[in-house]
Amino acid sequence: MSDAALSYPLMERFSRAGQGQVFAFWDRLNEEERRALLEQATEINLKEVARLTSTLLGHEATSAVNLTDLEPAPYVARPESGGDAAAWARARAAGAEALQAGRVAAFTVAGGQGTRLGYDGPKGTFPVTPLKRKPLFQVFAEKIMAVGLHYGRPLHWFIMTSHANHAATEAFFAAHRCFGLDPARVHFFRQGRMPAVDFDGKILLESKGLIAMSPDGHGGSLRALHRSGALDLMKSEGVDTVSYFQVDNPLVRCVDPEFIGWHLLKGAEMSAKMILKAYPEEKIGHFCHQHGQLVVIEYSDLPLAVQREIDPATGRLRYGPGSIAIHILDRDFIARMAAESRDGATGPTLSFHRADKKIATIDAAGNPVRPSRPNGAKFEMFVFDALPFARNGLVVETRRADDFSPVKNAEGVDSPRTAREDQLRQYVRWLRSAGAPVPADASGLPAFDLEVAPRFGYDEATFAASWKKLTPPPAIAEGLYLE
Ligand code: UD2
Repeated sequence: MSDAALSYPLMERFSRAGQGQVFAFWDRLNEEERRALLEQATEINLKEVARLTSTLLGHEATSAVNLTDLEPAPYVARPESGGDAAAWARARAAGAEALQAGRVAAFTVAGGQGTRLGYDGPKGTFPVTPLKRKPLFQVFAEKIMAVGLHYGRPLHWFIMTSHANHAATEAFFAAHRCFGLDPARVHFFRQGRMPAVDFDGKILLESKGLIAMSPDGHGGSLRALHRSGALDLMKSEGVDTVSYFQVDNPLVRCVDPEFIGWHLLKGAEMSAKMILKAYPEEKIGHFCHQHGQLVVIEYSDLPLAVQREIDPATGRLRYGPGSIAIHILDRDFIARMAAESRDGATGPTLSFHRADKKIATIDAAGNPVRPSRPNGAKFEMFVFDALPFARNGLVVETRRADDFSPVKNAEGVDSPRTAREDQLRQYVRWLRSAGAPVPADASGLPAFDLEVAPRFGYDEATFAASWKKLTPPPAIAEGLYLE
């Protein structure tokens, strides 16, 4: 269809929905600009925008979380926290079997904008390892490769990007030849976008020919996995279990047989890894039970006084179980959630969250407006909101030191420095448990840089097996690189 034929019904629909301002400058746009605007406009679900305007921006809207009947969620405790060691061994075996059968794919959400880090470029390209300065994507690629080799089945890896970073992400992988992975098993797809609106629900223009749009949140990954054909590909490849993790966490075990095993043995449709919060203000979500459902209440939504409550029975934080955004999802569950969150949304669906932002826009005359305070809202979905819809939703404890040290801020907590130090501490622990003495301070941090490549060891057991084969063992000193 020609642009003109496409544009009139579309403009008509926008104007009937009270969003005619989107095309206010149509007559002043050239052909290329018109085409780009139409492309954006066709992505927008006007019914969804209207629904969000009334539910999230209307007079009745409230951002306060309902705290009635809220309690911390139960979880599967690790053996060292009193869990059943034999059951953990069974879980490990079940996970290993699924990996050997090729049932598991890795999945990274990498569509975020990384604003807090202040890094220009896809976050996955940020260098993180202590010695070799490997970027996050390389760390994951090498872990995924190592697990595939260990279990004799190479894994598929799905990577969700955004409109803003898709091309740069693909180019980065191409330039590094997929870090040795088979390119046919590395799949990129873009997440969806949502328009930004002013506080009356009017869609904002970024410029005369461009709608202000932003990624629809990591919860949009469920729709995007479906829309991109990733779920179909998984089905045809015999993959039914998806190991989900965020792009910002170099310590994550991208594919963890114990976690996968617990998910499968419990017949869960979605599982989540849990650590106990280190301090009340730690910026992670809280696993809670409410009205019989498993939910995650984000750190920004739970009043600080509640986050600080102490459980008198244990002397620990009452809302200690924290979400580190590592999940296992059943492929069919993703398909169900994706269907339900599409047009019309009759069944249960991922709800959107509203974030008020300063949104660069234009005024009625087309002059740029750079607001000094929030002038509108963006809408995002969170993947953990799928948990209440999952059959047998499950929370499984992990050791922080084995799975979580994100790079979020340029300095201070959750920064490149803390992630680097946590990687070094992990190498020291592995070396010591393999019998090698390593000088380190009281926090376990060595006085020099070293690094372990995932193909040498990606956990304590695989590290120990490789270390045993080194005869004589190398000197443990500055610059040691085990690969
Ligand atoms: C997230 C969790 C928090 C905790 C923490 C652990 C939310 C709302 N909170 O906090 O509870 O688990 O992580 O590190 O998620 N992303 C996309 N597309 C988007 C938005 C984000 O792919 O539209 C990706 C992003 O690239 C990153 C991840 O999602 O990998 C997390 O995003 P974030 O940095 O906004 O989440 P954060 O740190 O507030």
